[in-house]
Amino acid sequence: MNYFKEAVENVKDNVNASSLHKYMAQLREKKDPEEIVLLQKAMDMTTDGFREMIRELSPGMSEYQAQAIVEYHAKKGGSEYMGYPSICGGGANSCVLHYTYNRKKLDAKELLLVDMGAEYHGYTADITRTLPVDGKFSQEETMIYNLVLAAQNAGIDQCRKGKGFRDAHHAAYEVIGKGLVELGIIKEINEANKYFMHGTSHYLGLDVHDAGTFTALQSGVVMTVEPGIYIAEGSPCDRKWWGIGVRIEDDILVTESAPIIMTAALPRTIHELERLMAEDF
Ligand SMILES: [Mn+2]
Repeated sequence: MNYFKEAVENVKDNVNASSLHKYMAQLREKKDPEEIVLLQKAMDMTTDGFREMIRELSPGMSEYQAQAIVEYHAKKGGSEYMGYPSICGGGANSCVLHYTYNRKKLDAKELLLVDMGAEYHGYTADITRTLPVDGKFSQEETMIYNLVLAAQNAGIDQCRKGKGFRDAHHAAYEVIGKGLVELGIIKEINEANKYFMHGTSHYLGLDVHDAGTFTALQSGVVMTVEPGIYIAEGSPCDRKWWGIGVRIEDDILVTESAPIIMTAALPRTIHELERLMAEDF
């Protein structure tokens, strides 16, 4: 706990809001083993809820009913609260970044974007999956989904000790930029921010957007990797893409060696998701 010693020494001499913020950010950025245990529990409760929701999802269900399935199983597993307002948006709502109204009825041909996290003993998970309501991704949805998945894998690969905090974002952005150019949706890579308009990562812990220094990654850092592509109706591209909003979000532990996907229990590939949706129960 070098940070803690340093924080105590410095705070004794110079207590002010900005130095306290800096030292608290250092303390919270790197998780102790006990914190990682609590985070893993919150994530496991969340993945259990997502798995049940994915199996039960069907046309005619409302957004809030899909949300309720995740929350029920998370709370059944021991979660006291959700860590942040649940985002559960179908069709055009999948393109609305902080959509939490969650009242719409879901149509068969829509995608549903679900961003939810159980909180356990103060620590929160943060997971997003995007699913076809009728259980089968269309051709256009498949192309966008696999592009986001490739971007996420590129981002996760940057979650290594010594890498910059924003390296995951740069890697994901480049994959999405190149892919959108290849699909004819944009002309230049630097236009990708029209459809991927948020950062790829944040720290995760006591807050869903936890405190941290945004400096080089250390082992013990837990962070999200969550690229997305959101093509709202009326976007300047072929209308066959309109209404497709996809985000895939997992929670990553930076270690001394390879990144660990703490939420790997929940399927991410189209093949695995379609298989789970087709399961009888
Ligand atoms: Mn997130």
